[in-house]
Amino acid sequence: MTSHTGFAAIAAQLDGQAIELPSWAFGNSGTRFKVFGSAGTPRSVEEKIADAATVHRFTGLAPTVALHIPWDKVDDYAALRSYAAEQGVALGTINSNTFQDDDYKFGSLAHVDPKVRRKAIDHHLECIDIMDATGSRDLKSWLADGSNYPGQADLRGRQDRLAESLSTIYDRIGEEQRLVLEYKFFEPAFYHTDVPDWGTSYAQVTALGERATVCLDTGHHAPGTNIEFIVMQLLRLGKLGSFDFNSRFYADDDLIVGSADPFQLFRILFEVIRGGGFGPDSDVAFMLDQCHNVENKIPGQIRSVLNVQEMTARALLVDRVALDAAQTDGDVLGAHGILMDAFYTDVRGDLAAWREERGLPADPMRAYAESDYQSQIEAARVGGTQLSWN
Ligand code: PSV
Ligand code: MN
Ligand code: MN
Repeated sequence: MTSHTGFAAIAAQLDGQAIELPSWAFGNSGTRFKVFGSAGTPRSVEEKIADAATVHRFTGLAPTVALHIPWDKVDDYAALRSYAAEQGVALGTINSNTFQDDDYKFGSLAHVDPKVRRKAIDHHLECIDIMDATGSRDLKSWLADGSNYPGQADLRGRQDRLAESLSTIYDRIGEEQRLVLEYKFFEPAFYHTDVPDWGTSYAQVTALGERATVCLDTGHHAPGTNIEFIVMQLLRLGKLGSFDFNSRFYADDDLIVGSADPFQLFRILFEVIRGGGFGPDSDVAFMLDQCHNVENKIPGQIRSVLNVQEMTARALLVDRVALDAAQTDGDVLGAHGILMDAFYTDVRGDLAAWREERGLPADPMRAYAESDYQSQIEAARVGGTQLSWN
């Protein structure tokens, strides 16, 4: 592969790129039809962290791992933090879970019953205690709250109760911590969802204060939505806290980021860079939220972080001075061509060299396949219970 002169100018900007891995990506997952087990799947939180650390060793791109509570509940979070550090990674975002308990059948933070709301609030407070022990910055909340039938629920009452619950949680968020509210347009609720879109999340977090921001999961929009426009707007408003990256063909497919629509990923990353959401001065968290139902999980995660890096490099290659000039001149096709030139630039050879210069394998996918990590975990992790997504 040829080297592109433009790459040398952006190479240093790729240093320090960090993509957080979800612990649940290493567990078995599937659909409502079947969860297929795979050999070597972790049986403990520690084994999930060890696998995440392996992705980081092969790519240099994934220094932190997100936990989901209670899926990753342990007795001693300080010890887990030390264990992660020994593996070469840190514990990242703590994800709350108010969607798998019978009490939450009709919602959690927006529930009509104060006892259920209190339980959901207390769960979030417990997550903040965990963050204190793990050193995590972000509490991410995604709520399954909603209804299935018109008339089933008082939409306005639910929104008001949600605001009150979030405010109680936010009061306990530390000076160095953040509350990140994730939206999703449907599922599991099918008629209405209490946090369905970026506007609702934005309205709720803005009412809370500076340390509350929005999480944009790329799989949580209606087909055809211009996601990069939302990215631009949230950055403009100073409220883009984090991404849950994945890709989708239909709904919340949670497939490997950049696999369904690499061009969309490019457009999103271009707006991230344009809006100041990339680099050492930005606090936008890049996370993955994916499941690997039929492929091996570790190479699935390696592929994912490489896809994000590759599209970041291409987005950095956009000649913004020329683009600005073409836009100002009303040169429609010229401007479009400048963006497309960067998108079509093959950076794989340059990235391989970039990795080698940093002591990383030139081709992390091949290096993992040629390593004995997969065979070792398949041999070692027999007995015990393989973990599922939940
Ligand atoms: C909900 O669909 C979601 O995207 C939230 O981020 C959850 O925490 C996650 O999926 C669980 O996989
Ligand atoms: Mn998500
Ligand atoms: Mn999702």
